[in-house]
Amino acid sequence: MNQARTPSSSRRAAIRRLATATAAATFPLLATRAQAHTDKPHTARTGPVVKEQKDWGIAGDAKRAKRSIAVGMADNMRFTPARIEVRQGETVKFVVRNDGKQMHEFVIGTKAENAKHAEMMVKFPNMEHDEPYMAHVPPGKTGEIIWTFNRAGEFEFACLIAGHYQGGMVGTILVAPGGKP
Ligand SMILES: [Cu+2]
Repeated sequence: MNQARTPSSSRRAAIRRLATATAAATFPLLATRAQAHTDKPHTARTGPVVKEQKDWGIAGDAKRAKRSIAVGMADNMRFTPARIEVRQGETVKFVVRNDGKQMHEFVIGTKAENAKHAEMMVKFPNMEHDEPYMAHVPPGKTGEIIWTFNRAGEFEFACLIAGHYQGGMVGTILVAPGGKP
């Protein structure tokens, strides 16, 4: 028995593949993962975390996280605290709580990277994005990120949901140099 798909279904699949490839090529940051996530917390990931060195650090191991930092997010577009200090080499578990009634997210990055990404989110508000340095947290829920700050400097955490970054939903992370790697 011939199990091949009909021409029309394989054509649809080809169009889907093309659309995905085009989105990935145009918006590599936003389209690196395909799974939808906007309606569920990010504590349960389906695949292994990809550890890619970024200017602001690298995905961390939970067992190396000796410090846990709780961060609150609210509908007045503010993070509490808005300033976080860590030492270079430190692995931190961020426990990010959404105290508001709308979706918020916690995204670590450089100022330039976050600003660029936030602009993209205004143009394409429904664009999916998911990386080990972000947590998308529905109202009343808590998300977690384990991140190793192996680069010293001043970085940012921000909510990149359309309009939130522009509304001031930004905080500072200061990574002091000289810690053990
Ligand atoms: Cu927000």
